[in-house]
Amino acid sequence: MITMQRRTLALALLAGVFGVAQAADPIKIGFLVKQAEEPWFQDEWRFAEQAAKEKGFTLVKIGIPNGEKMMAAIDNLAAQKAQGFVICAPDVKLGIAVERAAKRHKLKVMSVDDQLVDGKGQPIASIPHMGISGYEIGKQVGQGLAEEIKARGWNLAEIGALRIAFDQLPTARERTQGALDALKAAGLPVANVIEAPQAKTDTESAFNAANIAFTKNAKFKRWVAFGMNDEAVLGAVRAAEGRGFKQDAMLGIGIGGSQTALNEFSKPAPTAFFGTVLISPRRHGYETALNVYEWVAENKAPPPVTLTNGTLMTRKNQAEVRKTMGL
Ligand code: FCA
Repeated sequence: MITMQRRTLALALLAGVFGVAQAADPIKIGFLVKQAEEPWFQDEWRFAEQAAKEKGFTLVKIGIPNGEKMMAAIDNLAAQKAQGFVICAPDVKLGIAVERAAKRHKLKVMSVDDQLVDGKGQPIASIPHMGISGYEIGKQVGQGLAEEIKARGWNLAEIGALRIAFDQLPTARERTQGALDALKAAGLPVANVIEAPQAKTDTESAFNAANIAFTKNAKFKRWVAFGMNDEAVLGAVRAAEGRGFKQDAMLGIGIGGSQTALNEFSKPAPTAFFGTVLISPRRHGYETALNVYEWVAENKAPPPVTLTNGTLMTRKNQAEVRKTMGL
C-alpha cells in the first residue's frame, strides 16, 4: 500500500517536473476565431471538431470579435484548464498580448489564417502559424479574371478594376497585390485600378466601399472586382447589381470557396460572382487543432510556418475541384 502511494507520488512529481500533461488530464483545446458568423470559420470549426472526435480531446470554440472578448476568452480557457488554443485574432497587432496571455496561463498557442505581429509589425516567430500563400492565391485570382476578360472579348483598357482593400491586415494586402500584379501583367492600365477600402471584413462593408467607388468612377461601363475573400467580392457584386451592372458587365473572383461562394453558384442564373480560389478549411481547421493537440499530448511542436495553396473554382468545375480538396 505504502509502496503504491510512493510510486504514484513519484510519477506525479515527474510529470510536474517535465510539465507533461498527466494521462488522467483530459485534453482541452480552444479554437478562437474573429468572425464566427463567416462560413469559412464555421468550416474551420467543423474540421477541428473532427480532429477532436478522432483524438478524443475537447474542443472549445469561442468567437472573439474584439480584443476585449479575445482576452476574456483566453482567461476563460485557462480557468477551464485547457492546455492550448488555435487563434485567428480580430487584429493581428494584438500579437504581443496573445503571446503574453498564453505564457502567463501556460497555454500552447498557434495562429491560423492571420499571422500575429509584434509592435514593429514583424511576425511573432514563437507562435507557429498556418495561413494561405496570400500573394500566390491572389495571382490566381488575377489570372482567372484576365482569362475570362479575354474569353468575353472585353478590352482591358476600358475596364475598371475594383480593389476591395483591407490593407491593415498583411494577408489581405498580399492577396490583392497578387491579383493586381497579374492583371497588370495581362495589360491592365494602372490608371484603371480603383481603390475601395472596406472598414471591416464583411460583405456589408465591401458593399459600401464598392458603392462609393462606382459613384466616383461612372466612366467605366465594365468592371472586375477582387478582394481578400469571397465576402469582399460578393459585396462588390451586390453593389454592382444595384447599379445595373449584371454578370454581362461585371466579373468578380473571390477567395475562400465556403458557403458564401457555393450559395452564389447554386442560384439558377449565373451572377457576376464568377469564381473563387478554393482554399482548404480542412487543413486550416483539422490540422491546426491536431498540431496543438500533439504539442500538448506528445510535446511535438508544430512547424513554425505552413502556407497552404488554392485552386480556381467556378460554377462549372465546383464539384470536381471540391472533391480534389477532400471537401
Ligand atoms: C482571413 C479572412 C478569412 C479567410 C482566411 C483564410 O482570416 O478573414 O475570410 O480568407 O483568412
